[in-house]
Amino acid sequence: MQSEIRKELLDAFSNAGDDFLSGQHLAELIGCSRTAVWKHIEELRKEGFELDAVRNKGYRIIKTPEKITADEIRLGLSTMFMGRNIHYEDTVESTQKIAHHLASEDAPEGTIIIAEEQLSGRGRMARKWHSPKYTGIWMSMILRPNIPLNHAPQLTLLAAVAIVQACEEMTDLILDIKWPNDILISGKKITGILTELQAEADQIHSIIMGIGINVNQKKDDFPSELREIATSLFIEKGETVSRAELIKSILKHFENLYTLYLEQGFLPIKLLWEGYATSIGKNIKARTLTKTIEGRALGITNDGVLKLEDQTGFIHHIYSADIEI
Ligand code: BT5
Repeated sequence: MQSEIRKELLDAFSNAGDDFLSGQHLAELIGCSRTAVWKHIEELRKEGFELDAVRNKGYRIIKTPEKITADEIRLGLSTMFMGRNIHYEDTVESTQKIAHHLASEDAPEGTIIIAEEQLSGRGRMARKWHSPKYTGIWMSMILRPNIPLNHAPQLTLLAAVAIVQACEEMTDLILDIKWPNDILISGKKITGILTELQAEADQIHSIIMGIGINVNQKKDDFPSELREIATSLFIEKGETVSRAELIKSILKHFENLYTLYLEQGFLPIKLLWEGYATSIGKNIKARTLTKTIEGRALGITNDGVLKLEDQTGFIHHIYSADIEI
């Protein structure tokens, strides 16, 4: 109930833009007392929101907090289901771990888990993901698509497109996707995606999609082993980027693409993905768990599987690998 009032309050402020809203008007709109409105406004202030309060006019929000808050994400969020249920944490081991737990407790589709810092952020195959405080987006999303198990990797490609669209819209930078789960700027990694499943036989219960985006790190914020291979939007653009705004934009793009995907299948996503994929047409090395294959990346199949032509002309279908360009 409390968080419902909070959501309605923030929706009212985002609809009002720069206009003031009176306490009386807000109370009527939300269906609570003026004292309740006042209490919620005081809580927003404690979270770091700055509000103008003018006698006979009312309130308006003039600045949202540095730190991401669930409320800041709700303010102006234009999605139907993505991010409508937000779990925000300060420090966690991994948002994936929390998401798995919430998914098994029937959290609704579109639930997101966001943390300011991860102590054991993880990549694929037990690799580590560096997730320092207040700098990046460390987020897991719970999805419940009715698709066959072997189509789940398509959602990694879909998420990559959504992230590129959102980052390009907000920063004017040019991003590339490296199959299957990396996003790069000038050859350096800015984003990693980790898609995990809860499934039984051929039935998906949930997909837990972890997204790590380096947003405001400076070069020194990266440990030495990542400095030459990783970058952030701040390093590339030279300006701080609002993490909350970027999250909202990703959720919006993701929801649009995901809805399209559920209605029309992978093909429209594939076409968009190919427009952003750098490795296609190039000679690459694909390291799978068992072998390394060198050849030319021909593209992806209609299912999202990478096609790699070796020197003998044989076309390999690669389901999972690390790619070196
Ligand atoms: C990934 O794995 O790229 C998937 C990363 C997913 C992270 C998100 S954050 C929210 C959610 N919660 C989690 O615990 N995880 C997800 P992979 O392709 O295996 O790449 C891992 C490799 O990327 C590491 O071995 C490093 O070389 C490099 N790396 C680690 N941290 C990085 C960073 N912050 N930026 C760029 N590269 C990084």
